[in-house]
Amino acid sequence: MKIGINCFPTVGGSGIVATQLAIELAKEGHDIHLISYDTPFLLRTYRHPNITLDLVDILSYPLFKDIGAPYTILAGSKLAKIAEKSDLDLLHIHYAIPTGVSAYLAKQITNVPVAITAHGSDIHTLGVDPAYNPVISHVFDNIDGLSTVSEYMKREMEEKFSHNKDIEVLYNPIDIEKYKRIETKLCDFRIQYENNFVHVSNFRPVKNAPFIVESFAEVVKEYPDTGLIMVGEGPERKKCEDLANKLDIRDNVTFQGVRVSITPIYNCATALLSASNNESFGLTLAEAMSCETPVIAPKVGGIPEVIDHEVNGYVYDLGDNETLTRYMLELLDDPQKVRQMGTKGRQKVVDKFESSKIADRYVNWYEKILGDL
Ligand code: GMT
Repeated sequence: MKIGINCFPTVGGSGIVATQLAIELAKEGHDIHLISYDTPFLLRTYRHPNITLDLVDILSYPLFKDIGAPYTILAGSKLAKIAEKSDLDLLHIHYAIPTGVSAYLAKQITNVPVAITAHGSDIHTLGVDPAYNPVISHVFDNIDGLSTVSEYMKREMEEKFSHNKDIEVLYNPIDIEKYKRIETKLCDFRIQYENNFVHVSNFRPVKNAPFIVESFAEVVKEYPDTGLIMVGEGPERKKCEDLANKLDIRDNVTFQGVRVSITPIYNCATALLSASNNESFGLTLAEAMSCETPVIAPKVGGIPEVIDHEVNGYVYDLGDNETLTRYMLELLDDPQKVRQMGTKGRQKVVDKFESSKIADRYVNWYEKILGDL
């Protein structure tokens, strides 16, 4: 098939999922056009001959200085141009806002079939807001296929949007060859402790990262020789650093910034910690599980579809830092449990989220969409 995949190029989950899918489809022999405004994160270190990168032209004008270049139109023009020139079978948009609207316009111009995958805040934060909802509902109604990344998201979309589509649930794909158990030299990351917890995020307020620092401070009272490794960058990173200073645990916490490869870091963690207020799936949870690292996260959104409580990790009630602390201590007390949970986590990823299996499910979905036209 000839498929145009559109995504954000940043380290955010929707861009990673879209690019991982593009890579798997390219490996299977499909002809992929990846359309974005910059080189997607995973393609900075990987290229495949079946993937063509098409960049959206960001054409600004002084009159737009307060609103930014009208990206919806610029992307729409690019999508229409690529669909026609490359004779695409399908345009597949990742993250409904704003390029879901661009693809809808490209469909009006060229008649190219359009599928949209909703990822998270495009639905639960922005899409439900009346400022966006009427347009997004109209787009969902008038494109050809709609999918999302968890049963939780499917329920949200059925409840909060008016549209006429069956929504396909397709979990995040994980590259199990990249995310796996390996020997890690802690000193490579200036990590001085044998036992470490890790948090990976873009430090947006939805990730609630300061809560992790607070809970970790309770653990340090019992296990002073334990580290917390914070990976990523974003608005609340500094708040976490200030909090670590205030709680007098700054020496226990390292801030690693954005890393191209996080497999070694997952591998030196007793568990991955999340405190997100909402999470449609939780890509980093599955990446850590693939590295045989247990995961501890709140019982919100799609997280209970990823973590099997007491099997490959723990879920706790959002905001309950006593329980989060208790689970961390339980794992520090029982290394055998860490190994057992890790093995079961890897098994779940291999069975349910392995990237080539997920890509095959996407292909089945594409065929169904095209067959129904
Ligand atoms: O929706 C977002 O907040 C952004 C999006 C992204 O681009 O980072 O993340 C979402 O999509 C990921 C891939 O499907 C999911 O694994 C994340 O759970 C989800 N984030 C949220 O729902 C907060």
